[in-house]
Order: sequence, then structure tokens, then C-alpha cells
Amino acid sequence: MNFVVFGAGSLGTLVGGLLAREHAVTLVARDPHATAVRESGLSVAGEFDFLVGADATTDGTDRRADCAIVTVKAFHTETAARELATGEFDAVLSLQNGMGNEDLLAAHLDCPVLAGTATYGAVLTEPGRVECTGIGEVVLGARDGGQSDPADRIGTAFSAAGIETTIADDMPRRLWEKLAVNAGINPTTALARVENGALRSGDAEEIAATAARETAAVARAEGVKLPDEDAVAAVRTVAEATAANTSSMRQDVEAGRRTEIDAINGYVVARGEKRDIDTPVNRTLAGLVKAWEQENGP
Ligand code: KPL
Repeated sequence: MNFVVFGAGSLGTLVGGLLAREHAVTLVARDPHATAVRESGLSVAGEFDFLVGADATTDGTDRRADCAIVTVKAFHTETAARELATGEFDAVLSLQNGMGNEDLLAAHLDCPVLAGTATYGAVLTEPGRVECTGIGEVVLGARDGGQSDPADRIGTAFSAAGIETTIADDMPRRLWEKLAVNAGINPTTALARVENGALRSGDAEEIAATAARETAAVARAEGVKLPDEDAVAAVRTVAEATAANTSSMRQDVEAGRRTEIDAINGYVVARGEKRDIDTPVNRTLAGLVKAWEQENGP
């Protein structure tokens, strides 16, 4: 199979590198990362240790592939969708944080758009080199739930490349569960400047768990069956599996970049308001990260 990865930051580069062991992969990335990959290959370190060949470009227009994987930040989905619309793909898979990305992509594209979640820990350490700081899993399927032939094909291709992959028929619930994980882990680790593993005990664990419980309450109000215990257990599992990881939001804060707070905790607060559900911990976390963005963000 051949893949194009749109938005080869930390996670996109890791997923692209793992897939390139078995499939033809093109990364759409920024320079100098794209040039380094094209000229010297992609080095995957940490939990893995290999160098693999992959194509890389800074131009996302007019691409063709069996599958385009979207890993851009949630606030760049619209731009990515417009670029994707100039190309040809059998299917597009979103592996992004936050909610609503798949609908936005589908509004611009003719091909099937699949939903996915990835819980791998990844850090881009230098151009052409990504470190895997926690082995997680990929879950993918039809964005509205149910069976999907493209999801089966892509899931099989991911598994063939050695990526732990589940093909799911309940993606709406899985997306809310991943939202609970991100709502608990991302702002907490970004504000406290700690690794994900620091959320396994103490008050920080309770803050993350409460953010996840609030997210589950909003999910249930939206008709998605996500018990509090499942949301909290998912946070614990990911904090454990990615204990040594610097979350994507902490990476953004440390690099002085805009964060995905609006698509994560901001989304929970907004949907909660619509459903008359109080989400004080999500509101506090979102407010603090927004305050940081206003002072320090781009
Ligand atoms: O999705 C992540 C992120 O950092 O954005 C997790 C899974 C929490 C890994 O850090």
C-alpha cells in the first residue's frame, strides 16, 4: 500500500516511519525535516532503533496515494483539507487530537474519511529523527461507527507494518475516550512541565482523572456510552504506557507554539455548556493554557 502523511510532526513522523518498514510512504513536512528525510532517510529511535527510506516533501498539493493520514494540529485541519482536495486518495484517515476533524475533512473530500486514535508517545528530536517514547496503539474505523472496507484494508496494512492496530466499529465512543485522555494528560503535563508518568499518583492524578470524568459526562449527554471508570482507566493506561513521554501540548508550550487546547478542553467546556453540564476542571485547565498562549504563544 502507499501512504502520504500530512503533517509529519512528532506523531506523524513516527507513524510514517513505522509504516515505511513495509509500505511506500511520503511525508508532507516542514523543512529542514523534509530535506533531511529525503536525503538521509528517517531514523526511528527510543523504543525502536532503525533507519528507513521514505520520500518527503513540503508541498501537500496534487498528491496521490491509497491512503492519506492526517496528523496536523486540529487548528490546521481546514488547510490540510484544502490541500488534500487537490489530490486523489482511496481513503483519508485522521489520527489527530481533538474532535470534529473528520467532519471538517469530509466536507472537503469525495473519498471515505476514517476516524482514528493513536496513543504512541513521540518526540521529533532533530530533522530526520523521531524518538518513540511510549508504545501505544492505533484504533481506526468508520467515523460514524459500523463496518468499513477501507478501514479493514488500512488496519491490515498498519498491522503488517508491526503497528498494534484495532479496527473498531464504535469510533464515536473511542474518539470521546481519547478526548478524555487528552483532556486529562495534555494541559496538566504542559502546565506542570512534567512527563506523562507524573500523572500516575498524587493530586496531579486526581486532576487528570476529574478532567476525564467531566469529559465522560459530556459524552454521555451527547448520547455516547462512556462510563466514568472507562475514561479514568484510559487516562491511567496511557499515562503508564507513555510515562517517559513529553505530551504534545507540553512540547508545544516548551517550543512557544500554539496548543490544541481549544480542540481538547475548550471543546469539552463548550459542549458541556450546550448540555448544561458543569466542567470546572476542564474550564480551569483551558483558562490557564489560554492565559499562557496570550502571553507567550505565537
Ligand atoms: O496524544 C497524546 C499527546 O501527547 O497528544 C498522548 C497519547 C497523551 C501521548 O502523550
